[in-house]
Amino acid sequence: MTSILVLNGPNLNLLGTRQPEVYGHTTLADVEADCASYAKTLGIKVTFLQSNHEGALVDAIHAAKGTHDGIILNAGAYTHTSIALMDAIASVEVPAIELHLSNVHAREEFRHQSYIAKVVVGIICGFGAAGYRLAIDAMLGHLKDAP
Ligand code: CA2
Repeated sequence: MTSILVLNGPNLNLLGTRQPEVYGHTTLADVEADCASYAKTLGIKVTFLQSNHEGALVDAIHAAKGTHDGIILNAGAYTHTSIALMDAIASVEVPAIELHLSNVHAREEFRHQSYIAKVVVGIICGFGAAGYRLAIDAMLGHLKDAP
């Protein structure tokens, strides 16, 4: 069975509780439940994790090798700063998709830079919580086409 790791970075545990004008009203628990029910309809396995700690995210990416077929990563603010996460994705040879709730390119200049973008198959941003389903679809499409 195809297995996808959905990994969420710092502050995403606060989703739905603050800044709803930017990130919406959906909580991370809602997103997790939606990913789980979508996975069920698709007949795949989705593992959902969140950490506020860069090293824990690196560990989760390392552990994905041989365990998961793909990684969907919303690295939060680490997207714009973390060479460690970029190196981790590059080292595991598991295809990854970068995901953001907001359209980072329509926001502050510092959010336009992404280290993660350099090592992923593609990027989805600006579709709010619906982006998680879009990313799952995109990952399945990528895995089907991959040699
Ligand atoms: O749009 C996204 O998904 C981001 O990855 C979210 C990050 C931000 O630093 C990135 O530039 C774009 C921030 C996550 C913080 O989430 C919060 C949610 C609710 C309340 C406060 C923070």
